[in-house]
Amino acid sequence: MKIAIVCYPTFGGSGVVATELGVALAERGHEIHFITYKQPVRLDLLSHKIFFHEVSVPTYPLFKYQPYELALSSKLVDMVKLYKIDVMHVHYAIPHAYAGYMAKQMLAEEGITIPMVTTLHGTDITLVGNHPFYKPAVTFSINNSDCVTSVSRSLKDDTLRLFDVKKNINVIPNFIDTKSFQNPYTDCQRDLMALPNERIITHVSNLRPVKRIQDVIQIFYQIQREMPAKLLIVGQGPEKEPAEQLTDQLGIADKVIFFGNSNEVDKILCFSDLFLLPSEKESFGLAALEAMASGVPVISSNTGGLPEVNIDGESGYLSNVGAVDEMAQNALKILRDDTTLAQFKAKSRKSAARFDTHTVVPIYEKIYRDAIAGEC
Ligand code: GMT
Repeated sequence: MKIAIVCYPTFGGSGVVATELGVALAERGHEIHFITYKQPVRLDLLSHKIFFHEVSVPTYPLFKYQPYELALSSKLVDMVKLYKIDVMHVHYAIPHAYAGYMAKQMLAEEGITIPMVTTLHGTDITLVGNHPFYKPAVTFSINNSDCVTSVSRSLKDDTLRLFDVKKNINVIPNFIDTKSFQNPYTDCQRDLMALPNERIITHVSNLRPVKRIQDVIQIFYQIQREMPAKLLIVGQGPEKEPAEQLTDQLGIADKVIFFGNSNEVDKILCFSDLFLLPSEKESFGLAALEAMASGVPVISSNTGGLPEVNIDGESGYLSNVGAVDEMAQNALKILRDDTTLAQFKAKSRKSAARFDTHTVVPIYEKIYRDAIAGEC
């Protein structure tokens, strides 16, 4: 099949999933066309099966807001015609499903029928899309998609609760190439980060308020009072500065390393002992899955789709949002001795195998076939 993928090209989970999906589909023989404003960050190989088409938005002084949706829908029309695309797959409802719908209509005027699959990722439903200023357009775009998928059962339930959706929503979980996370690095260079007796705790996110970075610091604060430890924070975002200030206030700045955005999360996870994800909301928690696939147990909140990914007592522990003391106690339970830690590491890896690329990507292929056949 020839598939157009529309996504955000940034470090956010939806962009990562869309990119990994495109790469996996290309490996399975499909022709993939990424259509977005920048080459996706995790897309390092373009090949005869993977194309990238940049959406440029010319600036004009009259516009206070540059019309990205317009440029995207025009680019979609051009690329669908030029490459004879079979199906469009848009990740994140805002504004991609809306732009995709417009492209469909423009193509229909020319006698070209193209189905659109929309994947809901979380914040497009639970945070941004739910805003009254966006809600009518998001509802319309979902209801006018040919097939709709959501990344967890929890997100499907949220969508049905928050929007007047008439379409069937197919749950297709996020996925991971478990092999590529099996720590291929013989030397993890752990000693660059910590002393041999120190435990390494890691958090990876876009450092937005929804990730509750202050909780991450507070949990770590309690851990390091009981055992030697380092905290690695990977990502860039508005909560970084307040988090740095908190580490200063608590007198632990020398034990916390801020990395900024990284394309080498797998290398960082390779030498990590524990992953923290105490989010306020999380439709799936791809970062937790990446940790588990690397054999790193997860201490997380029990919000949204996290209980579908992190299994309490197996791959880590779940607690209510904000239950910092309980999260710290659970972390200490896992880290206390090497035998317990090794057991959790092994179970995390095993649990991540449920979401392997080879299991999940064929489900998307079926959705594309259904969309083309008009059978969603
Ligand atoms: O977590 C974010 O703020 C980024 C956001 C995105 O759209 O990139 O992540 C959402 O989609 C990811 C991929 O499906 C999920 O793993 C995240 O749980 C979800 N984030 C939230 O629901 C807050």
